[in-house]
Amino acid sequence: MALDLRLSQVRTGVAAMRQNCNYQLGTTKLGRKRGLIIGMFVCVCCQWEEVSIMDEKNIPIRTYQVCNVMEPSQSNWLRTDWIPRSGAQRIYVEIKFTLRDCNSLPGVTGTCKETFNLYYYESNNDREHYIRESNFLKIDTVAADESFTQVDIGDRIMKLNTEVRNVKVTTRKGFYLAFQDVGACIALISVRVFYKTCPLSIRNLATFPDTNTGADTSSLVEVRGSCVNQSEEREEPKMYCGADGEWLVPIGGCVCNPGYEEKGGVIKFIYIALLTSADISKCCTETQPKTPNKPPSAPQQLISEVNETSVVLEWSAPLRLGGRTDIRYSSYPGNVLFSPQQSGLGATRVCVSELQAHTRYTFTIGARNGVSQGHTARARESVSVTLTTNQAAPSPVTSIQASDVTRHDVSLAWQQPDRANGVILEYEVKYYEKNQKERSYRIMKTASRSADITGLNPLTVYVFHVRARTAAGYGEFSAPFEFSTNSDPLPLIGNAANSTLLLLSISGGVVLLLISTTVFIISHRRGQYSKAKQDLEEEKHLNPGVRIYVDPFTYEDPDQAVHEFAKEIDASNIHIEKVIGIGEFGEVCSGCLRLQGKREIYVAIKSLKAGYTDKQRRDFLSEASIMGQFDHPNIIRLEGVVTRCKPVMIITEYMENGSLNTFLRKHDGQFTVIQLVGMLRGIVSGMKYLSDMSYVHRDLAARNILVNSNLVCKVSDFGLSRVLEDESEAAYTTQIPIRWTAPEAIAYRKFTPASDTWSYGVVMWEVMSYGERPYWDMSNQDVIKAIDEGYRLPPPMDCPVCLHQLMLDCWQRDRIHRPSFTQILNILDKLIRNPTTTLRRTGGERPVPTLLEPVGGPEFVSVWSVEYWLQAIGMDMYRDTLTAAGYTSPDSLLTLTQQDMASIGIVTPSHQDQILASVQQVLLSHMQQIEEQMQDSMVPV
Ligand code: ACK
Repeated sequence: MALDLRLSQVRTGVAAMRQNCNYQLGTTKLGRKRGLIIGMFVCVCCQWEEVSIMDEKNIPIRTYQVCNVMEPSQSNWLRTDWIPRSGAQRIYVEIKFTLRDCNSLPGVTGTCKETFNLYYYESNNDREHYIRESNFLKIDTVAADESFTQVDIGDRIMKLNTEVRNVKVTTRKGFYLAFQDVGACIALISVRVFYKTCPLSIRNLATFPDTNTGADTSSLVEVRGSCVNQSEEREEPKMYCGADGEWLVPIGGCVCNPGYEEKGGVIKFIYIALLTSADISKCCTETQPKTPNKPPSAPQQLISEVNETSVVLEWSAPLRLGGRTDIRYSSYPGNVLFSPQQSGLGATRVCVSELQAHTRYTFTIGARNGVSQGHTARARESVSVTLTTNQAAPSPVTSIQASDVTRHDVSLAWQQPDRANGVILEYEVKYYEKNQKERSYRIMKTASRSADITGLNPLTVYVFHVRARTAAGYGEFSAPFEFSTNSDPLPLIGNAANSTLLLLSISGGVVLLLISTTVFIISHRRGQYSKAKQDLEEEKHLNPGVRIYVDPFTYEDPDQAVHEFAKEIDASNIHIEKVIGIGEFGEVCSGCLRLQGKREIYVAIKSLKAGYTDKQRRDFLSEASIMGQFDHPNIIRLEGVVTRCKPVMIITEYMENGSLNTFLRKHDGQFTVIQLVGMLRGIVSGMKYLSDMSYVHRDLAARNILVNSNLVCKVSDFGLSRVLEDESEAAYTTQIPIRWTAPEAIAYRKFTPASDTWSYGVVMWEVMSYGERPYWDMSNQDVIKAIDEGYRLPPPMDCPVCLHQLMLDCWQRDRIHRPSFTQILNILDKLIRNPTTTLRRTGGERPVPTLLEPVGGPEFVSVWSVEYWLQAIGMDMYRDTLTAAGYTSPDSLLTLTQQDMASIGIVTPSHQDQILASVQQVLLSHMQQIEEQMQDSMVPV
């Protein structure tokens, strides 16, 4: 793989050629397997000199030195002979050199340099005598860095630098390398040229050949494996050769032909086997002639699914049944409840319950048949799995007290359930008018043990239930608690006691406190941006019970945080199909997730690269802990995590169109303004949800928005908040996405919802310009300077004036003057409702009155009907519910949330999801319809 070019080995012809300044310095055969053969060095009109020195082991080595530091305008070239690339697509050049610090050279003026340049030239001709300098392409300017070792150069001690550069070489059979000195004092000690391969490997009974890595640093080369002897394909075996020479994501594989069995490895369940190199099986060997009537071998592929404090174990039959059919299984240990039974099982599944919460168990399944010895299966007839149970859901809340009862309001309070079984994340209060029963109810969520319920009808009996939620899920609802609102506008003294009495009479006297809040009640911001002060404290005060995001870094144990907010998924439920990209921590794949009792869904799978540190694992999983706290149609949905086996993975919903910036670039100019505004609306709706939860994103940019097949945009990438916290100044400024970040966040790390608003303005610009890079190729420093001097991005082509104005508002220098996300959402909704008047005029157009006249108005009558829509998505059972609640037009659906649905009686989560997913689609196509009508009615000028 590597070719060592020790310059001492390069000798031939030196003396003979030296005078005419164009000599060959010799040849070195450097070809090991996978190596490149590096030939000779050729010095053209040479200022470089060949000098012998001693290396650290006192062995003479050859160096090339140049040191014309006193003379201006130096350009001294030294090149290698032709190097065949041997099929490599990207080569690596490791240069060891010393470089004199100009300050250490007495009397040098401004002519002295401390760098040299590395070039390459691709060619099919292995004997080019003369190559023009201008034919060489620059790989890089090389400077000495800090990491050096000391070496003797002549009689001086010098610092030895090692630098590696790489370059794509794909166009010719080979290449030449060249070193250009521009006036430095350098000694080249050695040059190694190498390329990387993924080594010959066998996975899942398929052989993958030694494969060169791809041309780009992110290339993944897809390689098809061939089945080992005596095996046949089960599913096309494939792997990807990554740029670092590692094999990634084995898919498919082979199975032994009848009469043969795997040898040389443990058989594990498929997913582990796919990703664990240590346990691969190497070949198929002929099975022994069958001897009937032997005990069976061990059951295979034991998998477990933990559900709170119970677990389902499933396995498959042993490879060898011992020639008998009377196989029976037993499970261990005892003292727990097995269903259908612990031993003598005929089926390959058992459910174990009544386990302790948070406890590690090892379960063993043994196989026996009529000729098995003893009472229990022996080790070779058994298979084990170790798992940890989760916590149980909290016990029901059992007592509620009411106070401050008025005509419309009541304050409820309750106590923590007797057995919380973990940290209570929130309480949910469900209430309804008694005579309506549960046909129509409302839900409130709160993190505390009290709730102010408002908006009730006077003199009406209400029924309340409360339940608590921990990481294990919701507990049971409390028994009903009833009370009646009164006719007085102010609370009556003594009302609380009455209510408590009422509760006691109903629920048997256990005390419970309820605090409800206004998760689904949006606070109405006042009209002016200046009043929209992004003051979270004020926000929390207005909405005292709004659910607040919990920073996973406040947990000492990262696994506790992730399991608090994310579901652990058994790796066997995931089927990886292909690699779709490279993320910060490893590759991103797509594949299928099949959870018990649910239909299979397509998912994206982010995995954590092997060899990670604890900090990397923690950082990686923190994204899941954050994402798992959100539930909104414009926020990427977390399906779960795999933390108990390797690789560690985060599973999210799959977004067919990938990231927004790439998507828009691919479809440049293909959308209507209304469609683009529809995308922006989705993004701001997600951002409003995040800021309501007091989460500041810090890296909002089109590259971090994902788009699904319905063009619904979802905010993703919840990783940056963690990165910036403890960084040094230098690391901070290199990590921060300058072009998207508000000036106060760049200058003094003031990240607030208002700094997210700034970024949102940049996203608006990216969307309206179809993925153009903000500030084009300006440098980060120039961007900071321009912003500081008051410059702002101009309107993209065909961008309506009002949208550019909104961008400018987001880029107000003083953050309190920027609009809140609620305000932006309202503005976009208004634009969408009245596109004819608002979205007409573009920044680039001259105002032509006839064109700008509102041409729409009442004649654009919608042909959309709630009935057809619900029918189309198979939800027509909710026609009356939605119509009765006023959801009769696409506009009215704009604000529909999960909580709204719950409050009008659409409570099945899958139905809620389906309705929400289709709402955005309905809006987009409705808007498009209006736009088409507008276009038809435009007057040509
Ligand atoms: O632009 P893309 O195709 O969209 O390339 C990147 C790549 O993975 C690295 O982040 C894609 N990606 C990330 N998450 C998802 C997802 N949930 N669904 C589909 N593609 C995704 C992203």
